[in-house]
Amino acid sequence: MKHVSLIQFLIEERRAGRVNAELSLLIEVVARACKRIAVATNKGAIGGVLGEAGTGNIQGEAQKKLDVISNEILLEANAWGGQLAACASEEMEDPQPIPDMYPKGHHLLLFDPLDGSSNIDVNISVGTIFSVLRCPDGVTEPTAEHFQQKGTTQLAAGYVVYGPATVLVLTFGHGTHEFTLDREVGSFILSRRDIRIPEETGEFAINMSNQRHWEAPMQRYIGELLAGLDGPRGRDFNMRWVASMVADVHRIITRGGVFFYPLDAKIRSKGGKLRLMYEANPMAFIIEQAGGAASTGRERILDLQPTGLHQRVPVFLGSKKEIDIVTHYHREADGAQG
Ligand code: FDP
Repeated sequence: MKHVSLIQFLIEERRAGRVNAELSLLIEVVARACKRIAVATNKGAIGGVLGEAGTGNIQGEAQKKLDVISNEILLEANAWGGQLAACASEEMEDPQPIPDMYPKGHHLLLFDPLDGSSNIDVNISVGTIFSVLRCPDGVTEPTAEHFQQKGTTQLAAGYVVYGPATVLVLTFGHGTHEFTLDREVGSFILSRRDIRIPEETGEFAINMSNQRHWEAPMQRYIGELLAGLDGPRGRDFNMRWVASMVADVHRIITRGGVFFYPLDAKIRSKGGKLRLMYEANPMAFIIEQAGGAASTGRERILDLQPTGLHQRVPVFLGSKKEIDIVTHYHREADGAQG
């Protein structure tokens, strides 16, 4: 079989008019940075990268050393490339401008440098999630407001899972594609083109320890799945929860399933657990491009008008039929209340 590298794939996409040169170079730079993060992650304890950094991010969460290292790798790699007008990250309160000594480009990059960081120290898959937007015309000093564009405006989105293999999943809005890192050669190689998520599934992912805090429609939906063969759904469902969104989403991209981080009483005041701009939006774009669905339980994620760079939202994504059912339960409950 002839291998197609990420670079070849990007050239083909350019020739087909689906990506411009600047965006394709930006993705190459991000992929190169992620290879460096993979190296740091793989070194584990002997690389001195495990454990707490002793700092907190802007959301008051303790930062791991690898959170900080990965953020720096992505910032450094992208500063000089000339494709960006600014970057924003989970680890920084405000967007980071491109230093004056480097040329500026027309794109905005958002990322969660190391998703699932609670899993780093126990050697379970973690990942990087990113989203690319166009910098509004005429804006030379982008602020948070310029990043607050609806998910439907994303030009590209992707994630990298640092697991047994390092895998990049990417979309430009023309299907979702997977690349696997060939460590010896140092290249990402196309391993699945045009991934399709099955519409139906018998597998769900949720942190069940929050069950007592969920809203009524969520209790109803999961209750029906747990009731199995004898319940209203008439079949048994299986459950998985890695607690690294990238790993849970990658399983869904591979064999179908659904992932939920719903609203619950503990996080209601924050709006949810996961971040819209660099977690929910890129994952929703990737999932929809693979034939799946992504919702807050009430609205399509990609249609949300962002109100803050670090805004949190409930996330329901995966096989379409299940997302439709659980969204219907939420709307029905809202209707009954209203
Ligand atoms: P983490 O806080 O470890 O970075 O991004 C948030 C996230 O991980 C997701 O990757 C993961 O799905 C979720 O939080 C896990 O949350 P719980 O610890 O509440 O299960």
